[in-house]
Amino acid sequence: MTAKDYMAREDKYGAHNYHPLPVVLEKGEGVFVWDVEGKKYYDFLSAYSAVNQGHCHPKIVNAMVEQAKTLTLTSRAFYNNVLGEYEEYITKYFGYDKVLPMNTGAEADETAIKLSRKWGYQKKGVKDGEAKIIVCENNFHGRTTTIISMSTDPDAKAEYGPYTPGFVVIPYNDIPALEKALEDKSVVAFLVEPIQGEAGVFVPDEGYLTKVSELCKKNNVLFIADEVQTGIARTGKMLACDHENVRPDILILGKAVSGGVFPVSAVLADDDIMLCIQPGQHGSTFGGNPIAGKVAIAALEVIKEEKLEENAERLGKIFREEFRSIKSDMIELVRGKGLLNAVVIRNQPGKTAWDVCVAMAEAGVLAKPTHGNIIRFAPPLVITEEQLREAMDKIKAVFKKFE
Ligand code: IF1
Repeated sequence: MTAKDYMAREDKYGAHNYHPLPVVLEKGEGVFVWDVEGKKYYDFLSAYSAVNQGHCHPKIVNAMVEQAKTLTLTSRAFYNNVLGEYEEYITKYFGYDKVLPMNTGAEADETAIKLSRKWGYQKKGVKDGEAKIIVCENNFHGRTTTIISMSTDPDAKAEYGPYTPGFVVIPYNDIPALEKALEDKSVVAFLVEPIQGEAGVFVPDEGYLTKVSELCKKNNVLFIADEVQTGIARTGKMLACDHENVRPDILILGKAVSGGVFPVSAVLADDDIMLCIQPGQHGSTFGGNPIAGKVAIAALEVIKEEKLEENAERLGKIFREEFRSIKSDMIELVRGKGLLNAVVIRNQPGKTAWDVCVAMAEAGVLAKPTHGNIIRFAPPLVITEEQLREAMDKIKAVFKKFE
């Protein structure tokens, strides 16, 4: 079969809810992926920051394989010997009393929404059914009906109504707007990405998260940080919140918490919040399954063992410096933190972000545009300086060709 055959087969039998770049991958290892014709690429998307530890990391894969040969799933109808080990490991790792284990990022966001509403009714005294959650314009928290109910992106939201009520939308990185919205005493939480990923890697002003945390405390509102994409060392610290030493009341993790090997997500909080959910009030068939537990422990160990926070911090600086040295009228700006970066392209006919991504793929570097004119660059955090510079050389050559 040729690449075209693979693409045609997906087109025929698969829903058309994506428009992938015309590349058919069949192998991944570390920072590299190979297509069905044997062409090798630098992966600069990392499955949207799920493979921070690199593709098919041996330690994480082995953890999955070993557990898969022993016990894959018990459901939560019974205890098992792995879940408690994982719960103790991840709660101590991030410094929270408890974790509620789920599978996808969206499920974790949904869990945080339900948890904050319950807390609002039980602990803040908000009238039942009237809890409000503040979110930001251009947010991305997943694709469920409730989550897209708070979206401002027409593509994510249109024709999916009727929508879930109870969300208040304010501009991102806007403290006065948050202060105003917090005057409403039925607000139970502020749900925010410490850096807006999908929107195009919007890094808020220095001090924004500190003020968010202070205002939430002052108004008895839960600060919920969605670190599904920014967490697990992606921005140069274990959590993007760590850049300002703020501690969310509810922490949402996903993607690289499993190294991209298995769907694992997690919601962390202290007892006074987490125990608002009692037996039978929330759950998931696969949530916290033994494979997920072993995989997540291995994936989190790798982050520390291989010092991936420091690597992301150091190489992110080099990436932005090198990219900003490219003289091209196509490049409007480069922004990011750690190895979560985006380049805004001045789209012109034949020289759009998509054209750049297609040309980069031909040059052996994979990245994908978001919102038409923004290219996200997020290689696995295991990338070396030598590999980064080699990839940058390829990217520079691509922009030269567009001149
Ligand atoms: C797609 C990007 C989109 C997320 C944050 C929760 C979730 C995500 C901050 C939900 C998921 C993924 C979903 C995927 C593309 C990718 C993405 F920002 F990473 F690029 F869409 F915006 N919170 N992001 O980024 O986690 O349920 O997917 O496990 O849906 O197209 P999930």
